[in-house]
Amino acid sequence: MRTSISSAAKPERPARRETLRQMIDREAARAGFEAVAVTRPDSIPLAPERLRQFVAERFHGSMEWMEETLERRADPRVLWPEVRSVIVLAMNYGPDHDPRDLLAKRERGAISVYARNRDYHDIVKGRLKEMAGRIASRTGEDVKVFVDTAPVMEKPLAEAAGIGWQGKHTNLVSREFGSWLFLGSIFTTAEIEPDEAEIDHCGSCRACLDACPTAAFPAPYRLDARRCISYLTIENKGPIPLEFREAVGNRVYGCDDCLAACPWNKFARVASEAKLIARNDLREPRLADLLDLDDAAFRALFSGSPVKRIGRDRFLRNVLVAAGNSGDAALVPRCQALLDDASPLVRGAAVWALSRLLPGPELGELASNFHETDASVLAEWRAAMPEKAAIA
Ligand code: B12
Ligand code: SF4
Ligand code: SF4
Repeated sequence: MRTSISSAAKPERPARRETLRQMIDREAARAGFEAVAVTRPDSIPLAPERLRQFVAERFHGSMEWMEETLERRADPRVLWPEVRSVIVLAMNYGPDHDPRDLLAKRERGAISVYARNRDYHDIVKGRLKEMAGRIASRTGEDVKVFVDTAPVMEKPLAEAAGIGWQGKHTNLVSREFGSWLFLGSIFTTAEIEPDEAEIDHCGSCRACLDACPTAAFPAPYRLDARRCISYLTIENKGPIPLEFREAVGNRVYGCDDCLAACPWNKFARVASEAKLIARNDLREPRLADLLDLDDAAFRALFSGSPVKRIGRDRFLRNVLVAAGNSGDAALVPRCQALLDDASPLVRGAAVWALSRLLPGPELGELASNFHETDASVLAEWRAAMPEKAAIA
């Protein structure tokens, strides 16, 4: 039976003749997980073909690692032939407000809920390791832990274990926590009785599909990552393609719109793990302050946060797109200063931001005072001022 820890009584000390499953439930609660369930490694027979189709259609964009790890990712038994059971764990990171409220504050940057404090990879992985160590000492069996970056299809496995179901937005939804769960897993050679899979509770709802600002769902349950703002602002290393820049709005890291639109969030609860509750300075940071970040200030502000992973230049690219969408002329001097930045990615985004904030003649005057040599930045100038095709 799948265990929802928050609604079950939390056993404080081991019962006298505790079964392995009771021990796993107790350890999961102790480690701060809100749900734990078990499945077999062969429980996701539809996933491999769907993953192959996703990659064949190039929906993964520049995430080449999805292609490279395809066979291992598609089947836990290819990743680790000895695995007999998969223990799936979920940690709630529910926000204390609707993250979409921030989208109307155009002079502020929206950092997605999952990234407003400590990096969940560090938190979840550390706790999984502790738990796995205890399972290994009790059973004498082998264990391996995975969270996010390993080639494991965490969502279908979580659905097969009964933690929730994959909604039409493709993420795992839970009747108890809505869309706001991080997933991790412990693979083990121990035989553990599996739980029952969860069934789909989406029905005729399509709120998440309609909420997507970039129409990233070609069909329910299918995501073209290349159109997703999460991909565009986090995984994508180059400029954000022109066609999506307006839709990015003020989202400077990730996107929560489809998650937040889900009606099952009415059952969501605020995260109980303090390290996952938004830091005050990352709730609605001013674009003006973010535009001032040099490398050292960026590292200091995002120390321990997942945002640090994309580096200052990619982050500034996102902030400049948000600045261009802000309509806030007070940001012009800061954007202008970034035309001299060492990074062509930043300079190119600064050109776009200024093209949106300045009247044509002023932009033209700026252009004539700049001696740009990088091809990608010159392309931004040309796109910003097609009438001045002479910029070469
Ligand atoms: C690659 C990746 C991304 C990519 C691609 C996302 C995607 N949907 O594939 C990008 C960068 C866009 C991304 C974004 C986000 N991600 Co991400 N991401 C991953 C990662 C590493 C792999 C996902 C994967 O395997 N994709 C490949 C596709 C083919 O698999 P799938 O999504 O399971 O697709 C299934 C459906 O499409 C379904 N399907 C296909 N056709 C059909 C037809 C029918 C009828 C049905 C029923 C089903 C169906 O079958 C497929 C296989 O099960 C996982 C971690 C992991 N190791 O699993 C985290 C993960 C999915 N991400 C996570 C999060 C939090 C996010 C964001 C919310 C972050 C943010 N706020 O910006 C967004 C959400 C965007 C979204 N709507 O998905 C969490 C989700 C937790 C949860 N509750 O589900 C995960 C699990 C990380 C974690 N450990 O917690 N992510
Ligand atoms: S995260 Fe945002 S951009 Fe990506 S699919 Fe969801 S709503 Fe669309
Ligand atoms: S918003 Fe509706 S369709 Fe989308 S995951 Fe939630 S219940 Fe399913």
